[in-house]
Amino acid sequence: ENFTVLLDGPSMNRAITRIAHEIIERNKGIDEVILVGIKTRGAYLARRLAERIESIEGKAIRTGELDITLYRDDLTPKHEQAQVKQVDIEHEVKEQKVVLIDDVLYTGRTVRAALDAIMDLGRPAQIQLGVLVDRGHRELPIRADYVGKNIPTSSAERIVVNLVETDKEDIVTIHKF
Ligand code: 3GP
Ligand code: 5GP
Ligand code: MG
Repeated sequence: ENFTVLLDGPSMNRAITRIAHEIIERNKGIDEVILVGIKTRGAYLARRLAERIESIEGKAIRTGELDITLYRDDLTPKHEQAQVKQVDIEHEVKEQKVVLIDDVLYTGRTVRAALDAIMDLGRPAQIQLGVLVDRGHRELPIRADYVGKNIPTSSAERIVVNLVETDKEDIVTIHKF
C-alpha cells in the first residue's frame, strides 16, 4: 500500500489559523457564532478553531458537538445513511450563525444529517460549513464555506486524518488501495 502526505503538522496548524481568521472576517466577529464539531475528529478540530479564535478575538466562542453514525438498512454501501446519534449543543441556535466543522467532506450525507439535527433545535440565522479536507464526490448540493485543503480523489482512495488528540500525531495522508 502506498500513501502520500497531504498535510503535515505545521501545514495543518496554518490551515486552522487561516480558517479561524476567515470565520471571524466572514461573520464580522464571533458574537453570534456557534462552532459545532462533528465527532470524532471534527469535534477536536472545532475545539482547536475555538482556541485559535479566542486568542485572536480575546473572547470566548460558543461550541457544541454532534455525533453522527452510518446507519445501514442493508449491507449494500449504496444504502448507507447518516444518522444523528447525539446532539450536544447547549446553546440556543435561534437566530445564531452555526458553523459546522468536520474533518473530511465527501458525499455530503453526514452534513445533510447534521443540518437536520440543527434545524430541529431551532431556526438559525445561517449555517456555514468548514472542513479540513474536501475530497470531492458530492452526492448532494452541499459545499464548504471554509476548506483547509481541496484534494481531488478517486472513490478507491482514502484520506487518513490523524490528530494529536486521537492519533498522537497531526498528519493527513492519502492512501491508494
Ligand atoms: P472520525 O469520526 O474521526 O471523523 O466515519 C467514521 C470514521 O471513519 C471517521 O472518523 C472517518 O475518519 C473514517 N472514515 C474513513 N473513510 C471513511 C469513509 O469513506 N466514510 C466514512 N463515513 N468514514 C470514513
Ligand atoms: P460524507 O458523509 O460527506 O460522505 O463523508 C463525511 C464523513 O465521513 C466525515 O465525517 C468523514 O469523517 C468521513 N469520511 C468520508 N470520507 C473520508 C475519508 O476519505 N477519510 C476520512 N478520514 N474520513 C472520511
Ligand atoms: Mg469525520
